[in-house]
Amino acid sequence: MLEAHNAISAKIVEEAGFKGIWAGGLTISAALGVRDNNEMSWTQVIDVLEFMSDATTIPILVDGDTGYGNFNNVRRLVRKLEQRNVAGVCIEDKLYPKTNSFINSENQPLADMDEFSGKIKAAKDSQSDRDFVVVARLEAFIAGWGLKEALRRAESYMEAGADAILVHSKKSDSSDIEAFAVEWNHRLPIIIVPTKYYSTPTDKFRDLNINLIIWANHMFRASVTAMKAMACQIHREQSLINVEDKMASVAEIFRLQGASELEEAEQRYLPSSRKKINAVVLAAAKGDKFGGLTDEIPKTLLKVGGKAILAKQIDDLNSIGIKDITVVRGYAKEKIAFTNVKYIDNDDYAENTEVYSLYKALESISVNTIISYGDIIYKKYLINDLLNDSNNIVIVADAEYSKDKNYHEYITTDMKYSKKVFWQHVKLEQMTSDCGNPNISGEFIGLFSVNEIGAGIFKRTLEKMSKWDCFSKLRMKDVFNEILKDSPVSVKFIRGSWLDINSIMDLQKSESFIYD
Ligand code: SPV
Ligand code: MG
Repeated sequence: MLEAHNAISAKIVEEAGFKGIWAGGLTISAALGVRDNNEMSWTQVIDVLEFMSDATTIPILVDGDTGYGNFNNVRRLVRKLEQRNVAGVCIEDKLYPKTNSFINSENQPLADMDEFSGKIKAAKDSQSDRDFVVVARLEAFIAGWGLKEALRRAESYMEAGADAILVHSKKSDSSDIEAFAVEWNHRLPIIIVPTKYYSTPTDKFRDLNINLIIWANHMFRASVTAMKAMACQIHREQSLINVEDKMASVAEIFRLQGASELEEAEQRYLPSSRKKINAVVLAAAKGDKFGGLTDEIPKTLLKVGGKAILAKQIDDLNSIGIKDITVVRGYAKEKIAFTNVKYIDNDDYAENTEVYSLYKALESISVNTIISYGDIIYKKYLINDLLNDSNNIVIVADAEYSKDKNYHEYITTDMKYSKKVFWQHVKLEQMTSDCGNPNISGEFIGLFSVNEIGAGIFKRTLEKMSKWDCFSKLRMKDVFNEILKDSPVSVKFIRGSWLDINSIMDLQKSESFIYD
C-alpha cells in the first residue's frame, strides 16, 4: 500500500496500480498544516477520508491513531468509517493524544494492554460489513520495549479479534521485524511500515512472509519536494517560462478530477438549453427597401427599439447561454464588429444568396446549431423551444403569414396549424415562394435548428448542391426541398412572435413588437 493524504493523491495511488491506500495520520495532518498529535479532530479526518473514498475504488486502510478516545469512541469511528466505504482501520497501542512514533519515542507511554484489547474487541463488534478490517498496531519496539512485550501484546490483540498485526519499528535495519516475524509464525497477517529501514530489499520481507507493506508517507514527501522547488523557481525567475514543462498540465488535472464524466452527464441530464449549442446568423445582405438607411450599414445593423437587429439576436442568444455565435458578413462587413462573435465573410454577397452564406459557414453547423437570418427579430422563447425539440431539423413557421409583394418562403405541411397541432409533430411537405399555392399553411421565418443528425443531413445536402451550376442563386426553400427528398423536416408553428425587417414599414412595426 502507498500513502495518500487527500482525494487526488489517493486517485494517483490507485492509478499507479496499488492494491490499497494507506490514509496516513502523519501526512493527512501535515497536509492540513497541523502536527501528528491529534490536532485534527477525528471528524476532520473523516471528512478527508470521505473525499478519498469517493475518488477511488481500491480499499483504504485508515490510520486511526489510538482510536481518538476509549472503546466507545472507537465504536463510533468504525461505524462512521463504514458509512464512508473505508475498508479498515489501524489503531495503535499508545495514549490519546498520541505523538508520531518517530518523535521522542522512548518517552511514549504504551496503552494498558487489556484496555487496548477491549478497544480492538469493541471495533470488531461494531462493524456491520464482515469485510471491514481492524488492524492492531504494536508500538512496543518504538517505545523501547522488546520483542517479548511485542509478542505478549500481539497475542492479546489477536485474541481480542484483530484481523492483522502492524509491527512498527524505528530502527534503520529490519531486525525488529525479522525477530517478530520469526517468533509470530504467521498466526495473523503481519503489516510493516519500513520508513526507517527503507534500504531493506522488499524481497527480504517476501521471504519473511510479511503480508502487507505500507509505504507510509512518500506521496506527501515527494509533493513537498516538488512544491518547494517550484515555489523557489517561480519566485526567483518571476516567470513561468521554465516551469511549464515540469508539472502536470491543467488538462491532466481535469482528467484526474473526472471532468469528462461530467460532460457526458450534462449531455444526459441537463435540459437541452445547457447542451453544447452554437448559432449561425446569416447577415450578409444589404437590404434595398430602406431608403438611404442601408447606404452605409447592412440591414442587420438597423436599429429596432434602439438596438441593432443583430445586437438583439446576439444578446438574446447569449442570455440563454449560447456563446458560440458565427456571423456571416457581406455588405459593409467592417461595420459589423461585435466582440465575442466569430466572423465569416461572404464577399460576393451581391452575386449570391443566404444559401451561399450558410455554405460558407458549413464548418459551424455542428451538434445543436441554431441558424437564423440576420434580418429577423423574434421572441427569445423560440430559441428555447427549438433547443427542447428532439427532431433532427426543425424550422419555425408562422401560421399567420402575410402575402405581400416581398419574397417569402411559404410552407405546406402534412397538417395545418390548429391548437391541437401544437402538441403534434408537423412535417414539412414543401417550401415555396409561390403565394398562390392553395396548400400554404404558414411562412418560414428564417429560423431553424439542427441536432447532430440534422447537421449531417444539412451539410451533405449543401455539399451536394454546391456543385450545381445555379448554386449561387438558390434560396433556402431549394435546400429544404432537396432535404425533403430523403429526410423529414419538422415544423414548429407559431402565431406572430417575430418580424422580418424588409422595409421601412417593417421597421416601424418592429418598435411596437419590441415593447409589447
Ligand atoms: C503514519 O503514517 O501516520 C504512521 C506511520 O502512523 S508513522 O508515521 O511511522 O508513525
Ligand atoms: Mg500515524
